Amino acid sequence: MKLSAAAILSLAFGSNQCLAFSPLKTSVASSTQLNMANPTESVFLTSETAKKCVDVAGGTPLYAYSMEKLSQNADDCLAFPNAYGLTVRYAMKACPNGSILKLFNKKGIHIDASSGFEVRRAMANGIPAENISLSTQELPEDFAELVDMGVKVNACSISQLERFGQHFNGTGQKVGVRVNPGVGSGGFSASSTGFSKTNVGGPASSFGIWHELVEDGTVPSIVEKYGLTVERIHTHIGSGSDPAIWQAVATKSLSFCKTFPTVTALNLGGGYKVGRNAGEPTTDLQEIGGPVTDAFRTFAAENDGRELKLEIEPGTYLVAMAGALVSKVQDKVFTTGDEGHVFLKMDAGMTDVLRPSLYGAIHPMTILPGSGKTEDVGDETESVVVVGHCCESGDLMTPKSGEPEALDERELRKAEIGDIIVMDGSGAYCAGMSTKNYNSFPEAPEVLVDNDGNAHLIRARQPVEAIWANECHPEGVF
Ligand SMILES: *Cc1c(COP(=O)(O)O)cnc(C)c1O
Ligand SMILES: *[C@@H]1O[C@H](CO)[C@@H](O)[C@H](O)[C@H]1NC(C)=O
Ligand SMILES: *[C@@H]1O[C@H](CO)[C@@H](O)[C@H](O)[C@H]1NC(C)=O
Ligand SMILES: CC(=O)N[C@H]1CO[C@H](CO)[C@@H](O)[C@@H]1O
Repeated sequence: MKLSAAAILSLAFGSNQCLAFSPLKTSVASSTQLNMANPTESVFLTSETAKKCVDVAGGTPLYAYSMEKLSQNADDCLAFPNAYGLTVRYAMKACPNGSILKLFNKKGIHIDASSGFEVRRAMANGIPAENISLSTQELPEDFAELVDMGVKVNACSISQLERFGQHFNGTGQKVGVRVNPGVGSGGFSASSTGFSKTNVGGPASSFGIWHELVEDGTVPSIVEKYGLTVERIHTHIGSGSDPAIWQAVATKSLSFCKTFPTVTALNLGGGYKVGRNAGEPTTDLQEIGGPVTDAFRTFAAENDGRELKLEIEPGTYLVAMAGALVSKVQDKVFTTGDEGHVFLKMDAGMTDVLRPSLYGAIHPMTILPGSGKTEDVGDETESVVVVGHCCESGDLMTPKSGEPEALDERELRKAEIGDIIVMDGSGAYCAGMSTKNYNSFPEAPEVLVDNDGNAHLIRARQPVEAIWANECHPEGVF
């Protein structure tokens, strides 16, 4: 599920989170181009803090997360404008490590889970069931048990609503309904109705109950048949950063709340775009929240004072720029001729960050000296292609924007084998979404960098034996 987050490739200046290229801090470079290719630090890692992470993880690759950025992003979301109350849910599929769930839980942020297993994972980390909402493509077998524990379920299809109703027939059980309102924001596609891997609403999306089935009475009749109580309407279309789109989505979603007088909260999902690279916009939550608030007030005025609570479910916004993949340049090769390139090979790849191969996503890259000393950052740059460590031509880290099949060169600080390569913007949909264990590379460890720049291991490197630990060897077959 998800993925408008990825979608950030429309260009316009004004990103407030994109500190990846910081010309002021660059050593000797003369042209702006050179400055941009030669930063001495990434979004939150200096040569020194990156080295600390490598030491605590016992080598590369690893994912590093900034506690400071996670907290700051949480505060931004908790300040989302609202008329009658707000619940922020972290879409945990973006980065499900327990330490991060706990950090957000402490801040008062609830959880949006995408599967029954995510619900269990959140509960295993101490998140109370009542603070978890489940919107899933696959209703788990044990959904009723989860509901009895206090988990809030959004029915995301007619058959999910039927199964829910059959189990809770006649009990008045509260349920949410996820609606596909008929529009979506294309991530990498310009169309709002065509298929894109990042599109989560509209006719080309399978997420949620098609809006006509609410409007034509199908959903209300199932609700009535089983005596259910619809308490939440949910839409998640990856609305991006445009306030006008958010207002339109809010207004359309409020019309479904009108159909069910028992609804007390409207969940508008996530999809708040974050600029990862220079020139890409980051959603201004205060700006998009204003018109949404107005829409809730208008709804109350026109519907006997029904004051609906707002829920939002950011994934990307909370974690994308708070995480980085720290890896090593473990080889450097070249080809010659007109079509020739210099290639840097990381000791990580699609096994850790899949987004470039899947969407043609562009992640900022910073080369830091292997010595771990800022003074060793050199001046020379080189135009290179960066690839991952898998024996797989698709393991390409510098695709053309939005074109996972096309190779592009990137001007970076000239790197030698042993240098560190930091891929920023890797907090969301990286550690949690990759071709984990492909080529039998173990899962990379995770490190949390605290406000004093100290590194703490939050997940150890996977022992290689764990990769085959669940294999069985039936007797007499071989
Ligand atoms: C993935 C997902 C989100 C979070 O999306 P982002 O684009 O990461 O903000 C929120 N709600 C639902 C239902 C999702 O599937
Ligand atoms: C729901 O339960 C009632 C009895 O409480 C029963 O009459 C009805 O047939 C049940 N509905 C369905 C669809 O199973
Ligand atoms: C996160 O990391 C910690 C420390 O390694 C580990 O104990 C925990 O199981 C991880 N949690 C999840 C949910 O992956
Ligand atoms: C059971 C439980 O701890 N629920 C918590 C859910 O989150 C809110 C904060 O928004 C707490 O007040 C509840 O106590």
